Amino acid sequence: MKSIVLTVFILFGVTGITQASPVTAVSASGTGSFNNSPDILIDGVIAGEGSLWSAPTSVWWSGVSPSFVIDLGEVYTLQDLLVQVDNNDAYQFDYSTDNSVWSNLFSIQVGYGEISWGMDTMSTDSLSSEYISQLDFAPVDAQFLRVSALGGDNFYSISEIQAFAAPVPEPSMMMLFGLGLMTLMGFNYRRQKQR
Ligand SMILES: [Ca+2]
Ligand SMILES: [Ca+2]
Ligand SMILES: [Ca+2]
Repeated sequence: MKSIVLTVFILFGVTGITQASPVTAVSASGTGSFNNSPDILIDGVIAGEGSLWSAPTSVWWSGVSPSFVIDLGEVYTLQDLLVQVDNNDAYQFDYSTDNSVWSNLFSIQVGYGEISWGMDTMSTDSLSSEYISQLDFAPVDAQFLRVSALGGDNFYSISEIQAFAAPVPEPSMMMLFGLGLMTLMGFNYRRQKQR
């Protein structure tokens, strides 16, 4: 009986509560010298695969000193990222809960992805057609994402950074969850007493 209760809750958890959904970022900012608005990074518009790296749909720059920070608005359990970057460069992605202490999430290396010239969309989601296994990461708690260029042809470009996270459970959902747990535990207890 215990294993049945456990199975029910694992199934409920996987299908109902922890499914990743897109996060609407609240702001994007940049330091250093770059072209076009950082808002482009979170506007939901992804340029075409293989499209021009210096198009108006990208934030682009030269040199490795600029960095960009995206604020997700609150701490999420970050599960996946979808990004689009210039194909012939390396980029470092970091995450933080407080915009102060940073940890590395992954780094894109030159040659990742299937595009040989121009913008290349890459995903950490194994179910995505743009999946890049080298970028995959275990879920982390994060409110802020930071990206900078590591090297390449010295002309860098990013058109989008989309985060996917476990939704924060609503209070009513938590109450239902608790009620369900108590009902099942009571059922289990009665079953055991009848033996
Ligand atoms: Ca965009
Ligand atoms: Ca791609
Ligand atoms: Ca480049």
